[in-house]
Amino acid sequence: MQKLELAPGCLWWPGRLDRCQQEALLSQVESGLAQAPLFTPRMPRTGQPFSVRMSNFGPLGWVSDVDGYRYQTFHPDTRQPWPALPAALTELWHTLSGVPYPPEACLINWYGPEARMGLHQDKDEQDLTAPVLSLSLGDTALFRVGGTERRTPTRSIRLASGDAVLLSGPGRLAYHGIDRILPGTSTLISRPGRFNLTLRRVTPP
Ligand code: MD6
Ligand code: FE
Repeated sequence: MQKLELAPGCLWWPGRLDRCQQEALLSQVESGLAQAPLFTPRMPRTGQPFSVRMSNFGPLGWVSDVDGYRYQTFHPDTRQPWPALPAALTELWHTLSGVPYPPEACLINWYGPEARMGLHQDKDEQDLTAPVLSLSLGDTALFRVGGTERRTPTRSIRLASGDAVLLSGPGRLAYHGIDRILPGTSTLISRPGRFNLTLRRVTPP
């Protein structure tokens, strides 16, 4: 399968998952969400809600509220542990990242037609040596990626259902975000919108 380098250490596999794999993954996401429903994260300090809703799989999950960004072992609303990380995702992590130890968190982002995500770095993990792997399901998104400084010029690509992106090595701390999604570009999900899953190692092995 072809792999493109968007920026140093920022790798893109268009169509990495075929339709059948996307359907299987979507059904695992939907069953996880039955146990750990999407919650609305809020900006630290201001409490402003994100337009993206979230949940997690795995021993640790990323949350954000007035107290800040952090990883925790339980859902912020239900207080229950997060559902287990599906084995197929751990397998993909090993295959695409080459990291011998397993991921600890899979953040699930849900974008409705109006949702977006500002330019950010993923740096809440203690272990910043391990890459972050992203998988997209549903409507296409305009994904922007730059360098490790906010002022570095960015480029924008269309991330489609089944695409994988890896931020690794010199690209691990690259700024990135979602400018918007293009509703109605995929038939995978029965409603307009997009799931993005990001697999992370949080603590050193
Ligand atoms: C998204 N992705 O695709 C947002 N983070 O909806 C991310 O924030 C991201 O694509 C870390 C690594 C890869 C990513
Ligand atoms: Fe990110």
